[in-house]
Amino acid sequence: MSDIAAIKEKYSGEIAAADNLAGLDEIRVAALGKKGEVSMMMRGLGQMSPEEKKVMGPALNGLKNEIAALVESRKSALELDAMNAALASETMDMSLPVDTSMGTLHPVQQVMEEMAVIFSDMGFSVAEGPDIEDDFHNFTALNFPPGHPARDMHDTFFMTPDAEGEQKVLRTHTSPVQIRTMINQKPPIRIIAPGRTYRCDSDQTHTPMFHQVEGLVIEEGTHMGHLKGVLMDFVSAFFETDVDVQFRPHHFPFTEPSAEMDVRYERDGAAIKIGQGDKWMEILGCGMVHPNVLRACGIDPEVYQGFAFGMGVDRLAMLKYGMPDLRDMFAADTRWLGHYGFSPLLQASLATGLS
Ligand code: 2U9
Repeated sequence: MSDIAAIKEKYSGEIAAADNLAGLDEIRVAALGKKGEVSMMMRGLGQMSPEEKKVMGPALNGLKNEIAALVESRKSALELDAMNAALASETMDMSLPVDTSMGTLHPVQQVMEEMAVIFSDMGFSVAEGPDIEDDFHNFTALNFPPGHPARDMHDTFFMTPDAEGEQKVLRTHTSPVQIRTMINQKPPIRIIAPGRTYRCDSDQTHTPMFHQVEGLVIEEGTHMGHLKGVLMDFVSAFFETDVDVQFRPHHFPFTEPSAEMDVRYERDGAAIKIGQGDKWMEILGCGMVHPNVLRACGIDPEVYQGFAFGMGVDRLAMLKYGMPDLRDMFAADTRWLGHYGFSPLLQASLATGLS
């Protein structure tokens, strides 16, 4: 028994003196590891007489538990010391000036955030979905007939067919996000869907990847007047000035009736002034959601109506911030980003100004 008291005293001293986690673990292994001192003594129990075992068994178990508890409590103390040392040494002086070499927000990101701020003020929330879509969500549910040109190889990026022969596509618009929302949520629905979209198109005014913001409202009794009101408020907030608009009839498979919305503008040298002059420029498409689209998502068109709209973010960013060439947007030139980029510290807000 005196052995046990001596062993306990030895390890208590060593554990208390341990000043790092690795050293503490070495002590634990020396006492309680497979070949540790206490473990070896416990193995010796087998050779003892029943009387000796009755005394030594509980004594050794107690020793083992006491050493384990001492190790645990020293471990917690060392971890706390390490945390306090890190907190003391890793402080940051928040009053230091901002590092001016910090990156900037890309104008496309800025414009998407401005749009989210404007629409969230009107009660919309932001919805997202996958870039790789199936035929149903990208085309069929949106009332594209089987031979529609948008389904053509020349317009759409098709993926290699999978093991089941299913051929996915890179989404050609963000509309599949609205399809998924309508299938998964009950009306009333009020969402915008910002994101990347893809089409086989590359020239001065088209890039194979571009950005859209689309919107969708599904509510009993909603009509074209609500659509016009939302979009008129949107453009004035976005261009930060009063903007005249006109709606022209158009055709989309997913809306009926459909329209394009133009804004009044004039040219001033190389600059374009929105809201002034006597010219009209198309900036977005819109319409009432086609009954076939509502039905494809399990929504009864006799009960619910909806309106939707869609716009190209890259073009709107160019118009608002006067960037002359679409291709510069995706050239990843840091000088261009330094000139047209936005401070990541200034968040778009209706109260403090969008830009
Ligand atoms: C659902 C139902 C209807 C979205 C809409 C447009 C009109 C439109 C283009 C603008 C420029 C795309 O980036 S662009 O090329 N979009 O004109 N988009 S209505 O309509 C929907 C969407 C989803 C379920």
